[in-house]
Amino acid sequence: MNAKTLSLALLAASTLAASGAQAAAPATLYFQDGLNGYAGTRDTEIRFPEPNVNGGGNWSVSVDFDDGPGDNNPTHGLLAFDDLFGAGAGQIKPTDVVQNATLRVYIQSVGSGWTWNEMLQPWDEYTATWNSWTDGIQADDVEALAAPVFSDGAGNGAANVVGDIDGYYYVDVTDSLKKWQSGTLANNGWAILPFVGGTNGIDFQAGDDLDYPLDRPLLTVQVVPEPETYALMLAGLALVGVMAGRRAA
Ligand SMILES: [Ca+2]
Ligand SMILES: [Ca+2]
Ligand SMILES: [Ca+2]
Repeated sequence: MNAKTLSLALLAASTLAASGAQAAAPATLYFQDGLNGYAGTRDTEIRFPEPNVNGGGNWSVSVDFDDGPGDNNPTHGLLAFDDLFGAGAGQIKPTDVVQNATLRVYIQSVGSGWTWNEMLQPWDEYTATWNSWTDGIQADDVEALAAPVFSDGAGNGAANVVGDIDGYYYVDVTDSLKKWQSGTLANNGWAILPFVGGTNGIDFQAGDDLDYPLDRPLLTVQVVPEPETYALMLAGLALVGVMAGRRAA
């Protein structure tokens, strides 16, 4: 091995070590409209009291069993984050293993209770209405998954769902991210539905709010690279090093 080959081999080894160290490290990815160029948030509310009105541009999303005069005037929420998965910077790579995914929303009005159910059908932020979805969204394994990924509160009039001291509220959506990444479910976001009898509406800030962009829905995903992929990548780098060495020799 001459000096040039040796230096190439050393370079390959150090590159391999450096890349390995980076690839093995857990990463935290953030998705929020306006953050690092991300613009994939979709959210809206669909309302029985205004059954043909679209709320896609509203600055808040309301989830309520009884909003307005009389009884049983529900409003349903819809929220999705598009472009989560891919090879681009800041995206969840096919080789990433999702460890944890938490959604943070800013609560503007505390309320009774809600369930978060993965939507099974695509929806459009700017055309969805109560009537276009025929009596809003049903968690019936057709429109939305019957079993919620997250549930909190009760079907009464109390303030069971509240934010922390800063008004933030956290939803564990780890299972949703795992299903979407594996392809078990398509990523159509969530239907956010009130408890039956939950008459204290919950409002949270929408992605369209222009006054407080940092309080828009924020999805935080912790990932680690898949071990086998990491090993394959190291092997590939080693091969590159060997070939470079041969060429130099
Ligand atoms: Ca919206
Ligand atoms: Ca429906
Ligand atoms: Ca309320």
